[in-house]
Amino acid sequence: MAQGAAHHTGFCRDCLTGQAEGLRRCRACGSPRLVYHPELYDLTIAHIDCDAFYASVEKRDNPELVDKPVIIGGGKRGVVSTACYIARINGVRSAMPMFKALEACPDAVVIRPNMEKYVTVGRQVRALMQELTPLVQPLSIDEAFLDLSGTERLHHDPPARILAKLARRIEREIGISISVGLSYCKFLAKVASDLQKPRGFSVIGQAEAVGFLAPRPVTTIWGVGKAFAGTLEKDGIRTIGQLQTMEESDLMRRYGTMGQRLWRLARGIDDRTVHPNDPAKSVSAETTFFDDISRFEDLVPILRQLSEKVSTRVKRQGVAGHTVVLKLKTADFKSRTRNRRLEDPTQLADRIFRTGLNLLERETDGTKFRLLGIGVTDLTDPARADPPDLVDQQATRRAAAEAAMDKLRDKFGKQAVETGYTFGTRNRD
Ligand code: TTP
Ligand code: MG
Ligand code: MG
Repeated sequence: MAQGAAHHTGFCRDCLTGQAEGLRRCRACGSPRLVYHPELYDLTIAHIDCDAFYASVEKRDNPELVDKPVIIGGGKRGVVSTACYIARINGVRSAMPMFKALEACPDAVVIRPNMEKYVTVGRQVRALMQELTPLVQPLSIDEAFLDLSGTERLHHDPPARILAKLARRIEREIGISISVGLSYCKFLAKVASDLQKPRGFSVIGQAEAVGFLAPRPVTTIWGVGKAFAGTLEKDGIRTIGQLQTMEESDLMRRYGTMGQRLWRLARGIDDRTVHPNDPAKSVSAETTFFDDISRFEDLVPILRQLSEKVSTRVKRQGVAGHTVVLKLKTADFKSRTRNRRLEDPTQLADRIFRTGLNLLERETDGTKFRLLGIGVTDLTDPARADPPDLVDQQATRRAAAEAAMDKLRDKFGKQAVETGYTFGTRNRD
């Protein structure tokens, strides 16, 4: 434990003075922004998210806006990108149509997004995080996970205090505020960072995890969106507490790999590590043919094989792709790429293949091709990938089958399992 923090169960987020449990205001500076937690100095996984990010940057750059409701958005799509916390009091939310937002908050100042500026500020924030640890995993322009385990010796301070200092520094040097979630795993760190926005600092310890989660809705769990929550609701499951009473085998029988994820996360079990994002922007595989191919049917097995390669690679890299990209080169060397953004990110060969197939169908009009490639971009955390498909139960079954095959492959080697599409085509290229 750090000097200064010893014998104190908490500290002041403004002046960092250690505080004995039970004080309501800082004994040094009088600030009410005190943090206490029995596990405060043992927790090392943090999630940081900037508050009303685009709006905060605009307020920083135009002090006249400070006390006004500000909405960022507009342009072609006419939706709200974000709103400052003053506008939110009036009910303005991200993704709301702009006309609705202005109905809710008629005096709002509307500003068009200046992405270049936000990207720059996002990088500055990230750079300050990276001064603390190389284990920074960005999730989006304004948020990241940090693993601060082992940094105490380096910084002579436990992670909790390092994070409070970082929040202070970002305010002073960059001019925007962040909210911090501190826990022992990614799932709960992320939940925590959202609990007390803006300028939040929330801690969820190991001892309270199960009790903390119990009353919360299943949508708190990563990867449980509206659709999946709907299925759970039909099965009578609304809260995480209900999941906590269920058997792992039961959940797996009902919901496949997602069931296992539910079982684990409901208990606060999440052993995903914080890893700096792979610099790769996409994962793909392609092949050039000996002889040009024009027939759709002849391209299908090759596409299947390439999709499996891509799937293996994304799984190995611990990423998932949100967009599938099909690439073709015609006999006369003209390139064609076709993209499709998926509802949810995927790691599955089957989803990649089927999406690619759909794109391929439109391109096979007799043209001769010399190259076929398939890949995924918009890489993200696989935690959100491949939720069970409720519309297409077949897809869920195929996903379960694929997971089973992955297991077999891991156990017996790659050649052990071949699907109908790739069987016999392995030496094709
Ligand atoms: P968020 O972190 O989701 O939101 P926020 O930072 O504006 O507010 P909060 O305090 O709740 O974290 O997203 C970061 C930025 O991404 C946000 O400032 C604008 C942009 N964004 C959109 O353009 N559209 C959206 O629907 C959302 C959610 C965010
Ligand atoms: Mg944010
Ligand atoms: Mg965010």
